[in-house]
Amino acid sequence: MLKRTLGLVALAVLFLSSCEKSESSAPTMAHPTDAKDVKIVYIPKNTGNPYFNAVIDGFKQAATDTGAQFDTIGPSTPDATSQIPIIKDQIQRGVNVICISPNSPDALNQVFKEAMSKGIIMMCIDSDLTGNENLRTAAVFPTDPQEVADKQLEMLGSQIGYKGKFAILSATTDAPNQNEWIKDMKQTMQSDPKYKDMELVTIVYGDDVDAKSNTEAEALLTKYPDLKGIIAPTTVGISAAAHVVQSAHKADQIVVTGLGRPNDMRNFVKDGTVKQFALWITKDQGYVAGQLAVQLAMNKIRPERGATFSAGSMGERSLKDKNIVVASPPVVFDKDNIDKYDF
Ligand code: RAM
Repeated sequence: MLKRTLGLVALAVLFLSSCEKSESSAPTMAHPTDAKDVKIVYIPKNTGNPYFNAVIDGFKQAATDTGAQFDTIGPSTPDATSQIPIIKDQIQRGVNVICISPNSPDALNQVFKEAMSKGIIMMCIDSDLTGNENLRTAAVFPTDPQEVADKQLEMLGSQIGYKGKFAILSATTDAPNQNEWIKDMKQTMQSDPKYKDMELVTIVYGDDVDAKSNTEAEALLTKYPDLKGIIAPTTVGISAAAHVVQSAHKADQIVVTGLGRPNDMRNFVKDGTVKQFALWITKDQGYVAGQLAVQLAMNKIRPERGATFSAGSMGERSLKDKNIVVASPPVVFDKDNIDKYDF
């Protein structure tokens, strides 16, 4: 009998302590019932990069359409850890949703865990916590990374007859999106015989800073006199590479391509320095993310694969594998269409 009573007491203690545990780690944030009470913040990679202005415009449009509150704040440099204190401040502020373009796939793990434990919805936009996707709620990207990678390889290959040396001028060494695209480009070069005569001689990093990107591009020209092309999978890098090739009068020898903003690249396309480059309609990412953020905060959809939601004026979207939502496909810009775009 005594044994039985002791057993029951032990069970009750176990039960109570497990209740305590799940209560203390349970999300504490209530779901707003009115969109005007939803607080969203967006943290770009850094503030000096105009690429993110269009993402922010998209968020603002979504906030206007839904009535939600929107703010943006970013670090001055895109270093791996520069966003940590900002996320901490936003946790303190009690926002419902933190949208972020992370500068590292893993340096933010701890602070993401902290925010999620408080019930804050964490969304990655433009770049991801690659390999740590379980630490965020959902993500919005322009398109499939493999498509972004293959498009860049093809734009270069088709212009150099699929033959010769080329270099990649990237953003930071930690940038999750650029690293994913570079990995995918390498894979395609291995698996598709079309690219067998193209040689990737080096990858350099301009840190998404104009001056450093210029210096790295200049060094490429000096170090590889027989270089046939530069792929810059970053808007800051591609305009630096185009500027350097234009100044060196080497546009006939070196093809510059990659991902660029039409407004940065217009003059280079018009004077023939650059023939083709690509980018998605950047504003769409912010708009789709803003719409998703409101609906997640209000618990109108569950963050799980297959869930669908209305992305306002952009129609219906759904969460794919790893809760990824695709915003809009890349557009290839050239002299025939560039004047149709202003961003
Ligand atoms: C730069 C940033 C951004 C990337 C674009 C293409 O502006 O690195 O993350 O998506 O380029």
